[in-house]
Amino acid sequence: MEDIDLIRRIIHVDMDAFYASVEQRDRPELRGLPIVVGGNPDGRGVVATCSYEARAFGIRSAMPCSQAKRLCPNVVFVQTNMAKYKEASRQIRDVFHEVTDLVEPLSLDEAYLDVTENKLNLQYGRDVAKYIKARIFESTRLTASAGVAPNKFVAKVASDLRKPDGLVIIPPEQVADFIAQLPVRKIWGVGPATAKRLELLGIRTGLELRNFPPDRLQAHLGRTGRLLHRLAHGDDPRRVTPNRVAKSRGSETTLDQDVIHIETIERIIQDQARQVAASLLNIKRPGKTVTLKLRYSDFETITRSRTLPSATSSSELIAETACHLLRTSTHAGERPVRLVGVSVSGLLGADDPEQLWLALPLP
Ligand code: DCP
Ligand code: MG
Repeated sequence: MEDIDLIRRIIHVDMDAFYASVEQRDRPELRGLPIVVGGNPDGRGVVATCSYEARAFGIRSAMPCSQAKRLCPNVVFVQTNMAKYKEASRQIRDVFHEVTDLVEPLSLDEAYLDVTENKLNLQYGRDVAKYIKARIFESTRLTASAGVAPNKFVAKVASDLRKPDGLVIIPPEQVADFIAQLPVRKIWGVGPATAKRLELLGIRTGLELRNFPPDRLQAHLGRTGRLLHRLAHGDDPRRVTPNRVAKSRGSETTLDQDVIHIETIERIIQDQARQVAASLLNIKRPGKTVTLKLRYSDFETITRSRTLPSATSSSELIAETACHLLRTSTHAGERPVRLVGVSVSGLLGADDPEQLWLALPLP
């Protein structure tokens, strides 16, 4: 019988400046320097991540490399080495499985673990987290930050608080105070749009959210309102779900030079469609929605999607759909393009647990 009142011990682990730390580990001459991984110094491409030394200059993930260079002219650009990051990711996953099999990876460098029961038979989440951090360092020579809390969203916020090499424990009796002082943006599910709507209601913090009448919240925000009311009370019922299913497969390319010719873009799309189709075949999960992403030379980025009558993993159909979107609903051919991407979502059998949970009737 499942005891739904059982207080769970959840750990969120996230590696520090992951790609950059791997590069600094393997190339001692880069240690202590501001480095950017991804892109290149001509200003093409975007920063995948950067070392903490580079962050001191204001450089951040997803920033154009040209801007990174302006912020810190001495920054060192390093090419990505995905094979290395995947290897480190595999090593940290092995560590997680020393502790429990209830591991839900979110990306190469990040995972939730439910350690309520664990293979080490440790009682306290703090001790489990210390073990994980120490074993990760032993195995990879890289540092990780961890958050320990009774639920996922608080654990994730906590892991980010004392980076790098941080460990933050929010015990059950402190959850309410912890959430009270959080800006609403930190609450799971609150993106920029919801944050704006909450602000119009005078809600900026977890405390203000908690004290807001739930029926009014629901009147303004529908089901999201009820959900947020629960989260603000520390009630995040999402379980740690191993082998979380992928939501989409995609391929994108930052071009060496801005491209105006539509035929050139179509050739890129065809290549990308082949890669995406191969990936869908590999996971045996065709998808229904084809999305084309373009970034124009002025960095305006658009996506255009089309949902097909049935799921596909045909590279021809994916390419044809993306090219149709390109010709009918973008400015390709008129405005220079610097990035092209194709992705397929709505994968068959992809019942995302979080979406499922959102669809549940709330009490
Ligand atoms: N990444 C990327 N593009 C982004 C964001 C991240 O390619 N826009 C990659 C590079 C990161 C890795 O994913 O190293 C992990 O992402 P995180 O958000 O965890 O960032 P870091 O681990 O680099 O830094 P932090 O110490 O803040 O976690
Ligand atoms: Mg990280």
